[in-house]
Amino acid sequence: MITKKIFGNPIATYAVTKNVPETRELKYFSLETTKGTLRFTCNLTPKELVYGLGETMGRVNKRGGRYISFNTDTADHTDSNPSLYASHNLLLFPDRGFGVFFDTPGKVTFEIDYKNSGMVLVLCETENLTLYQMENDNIYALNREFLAAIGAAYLPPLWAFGYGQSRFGYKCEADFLEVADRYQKAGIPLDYICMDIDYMDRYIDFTVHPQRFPDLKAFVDTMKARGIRLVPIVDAGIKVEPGNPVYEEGVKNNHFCRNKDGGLFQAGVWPGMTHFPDFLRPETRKWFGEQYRFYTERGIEGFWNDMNEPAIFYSEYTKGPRKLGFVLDILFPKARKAKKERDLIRDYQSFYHQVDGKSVCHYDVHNLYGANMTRASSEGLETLMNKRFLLFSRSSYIGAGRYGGIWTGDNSSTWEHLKLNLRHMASVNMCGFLYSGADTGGFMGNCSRELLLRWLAVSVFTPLMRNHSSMGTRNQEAYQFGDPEAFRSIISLRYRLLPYLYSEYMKAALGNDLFIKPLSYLFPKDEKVRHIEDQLMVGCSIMMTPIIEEGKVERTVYVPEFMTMVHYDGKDFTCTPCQPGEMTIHAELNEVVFFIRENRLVPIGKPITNSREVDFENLQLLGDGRRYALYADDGTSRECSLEKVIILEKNFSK
Ligand code: MIG
Repeated sequence: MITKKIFGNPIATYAVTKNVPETRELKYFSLETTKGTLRFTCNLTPKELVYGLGETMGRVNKRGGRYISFNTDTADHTDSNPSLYASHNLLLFPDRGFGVFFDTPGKVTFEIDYKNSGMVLVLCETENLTLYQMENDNIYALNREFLAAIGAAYLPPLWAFGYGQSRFGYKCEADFLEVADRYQKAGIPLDYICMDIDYMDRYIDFTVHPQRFPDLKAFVDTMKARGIRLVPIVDAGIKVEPGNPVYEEGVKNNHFCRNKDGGLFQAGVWPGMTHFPDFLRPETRKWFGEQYRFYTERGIEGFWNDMNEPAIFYSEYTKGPRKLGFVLDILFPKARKAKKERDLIRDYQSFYHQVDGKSVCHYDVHNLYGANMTRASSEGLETLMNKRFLLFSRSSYIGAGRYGGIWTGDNSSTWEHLKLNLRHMASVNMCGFLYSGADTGGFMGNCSRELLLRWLAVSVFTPLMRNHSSMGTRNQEAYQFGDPEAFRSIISLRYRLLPYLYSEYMKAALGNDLFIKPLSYLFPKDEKVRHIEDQLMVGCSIMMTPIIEEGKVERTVYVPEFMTMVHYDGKDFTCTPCQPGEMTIHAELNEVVFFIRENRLVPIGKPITNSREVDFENLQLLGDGRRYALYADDGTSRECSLEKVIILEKNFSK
């Protein structure tokens, strides 16, 4: 059961799309109101779990942490950093059977048993809020009810489940050709290559560098003929430059955010001074979405949206050292941080949106910016294309999962961030972001061969499987680490699992389900799974059990019910029935071990090197179940429905 309680006069966030009955009753929390704030508190029982908050630091169980919803461009992914790129204000209380969504686009601070306080504090910097209150003893069912209320998740094309390569630093056709050639030569599957900002003419959106890509359409066609799609980045700010048609049109038709005095707000980002499109206006979303014609006309079918917190390097208000923002970020991250936070707040307080004809300060609706960029892009692409497209964004707010996926931003090549990737996947799925993934191998820092292989073995199970790294770091493509055999082996698993991953994703998105979930959702009575965060359910059949410690080829796995252990070595799947309880698994760097639930099956395809070869007809069924409900289609058409599910039967000889 979901009800909502309205405080003041909240701005529509469009997070929840379903009609929810209103109540006057405040459940679960006590409230203190002061001018400009709503302060909610509730006591925790000593051992209870607290889930939610999507893309934040901390663990899946959020106890012990302080988290601030205030979308921030930050590479500091440590527990001392309270804000990442997203605001997902959902809290779930599995042990007491309730959940609360604090739907407000401004800053919200969550302290959850912080410093052992024994309580939850939620401080909203506003008097206007829609509070969604949910009740169900079964937290998995409650979470699904929430997903139904925020609307069906984004449906990517089949090729978006292939493996992608990216790097901040690829510049020209030759760079992309080299990646494609070397993957092909190494015999490692590849479906797309991301184009980072250097493909553009001086970082101007909806342009392409004339020398680096003399004929983008022809190049896109050549690559597509090889089964490789190009996926360009699109940043939030539009360069201030007379002669730039998008800039001129945007100024003329009032599409940019304004200063208090009515002038256009300017912020320094990659292209230099830019204006920020007012994505909160429907007219501006439509206009911005139409700009994607530049790419779709050239045959492009996938995009990533960046810098949409929005990130600001410097502005008219905060000149000085921040001109060197990016360099400073790398050299003196700490020194810059303190200054940057103050400056950014000043920036965000200084510009305005038009919401239903009223001028609204950006600071008060800050967390909606990226989500509305995603919405603009997605709705535009829907009118421009007659098939499904790939779209993922850095910044987000709950509800944006209807329009596209997310990636978790600038992580580092560390074992800690590999673990963080797992935690994020569980938490962002709770918030309706089914299509998600981290920068595989890590963005900052130098990735080792071992770390990349183990990270790939995790990303095999995440919908977005993209290897991405920053310029200045060691080359991180799978062919850069000597003998490619182990990489071929791990990535081949992704392709053999494509029928399963695609089918499970589509069923989840169309059926208001999570794609990745914690074990406790499925084994709520099992005390032992409560704190397991390094084993996750992927779809309805698979439990992933990755090795995420350096130098280890073994780990302990807790098997909560009778399961089938599957050991993959790049060629064969060896299945072993397992009793419930603890056991040790063994996987060398070229191997993956996962488990299949009792009475379930996993369809496995033939070895392939590209998603266009997926064959939904010749499947092998692993596991001890009798039937598998397979969702299959042509991978691109928009007519997706659960009616396409067909039942596969396993012929048994016991
Ligand atoms: O200021 O486009 O998170 O993935 O490679 C950095 C360059 C801007 C941040 C993104 C990262 C991307 C990079 N971008």
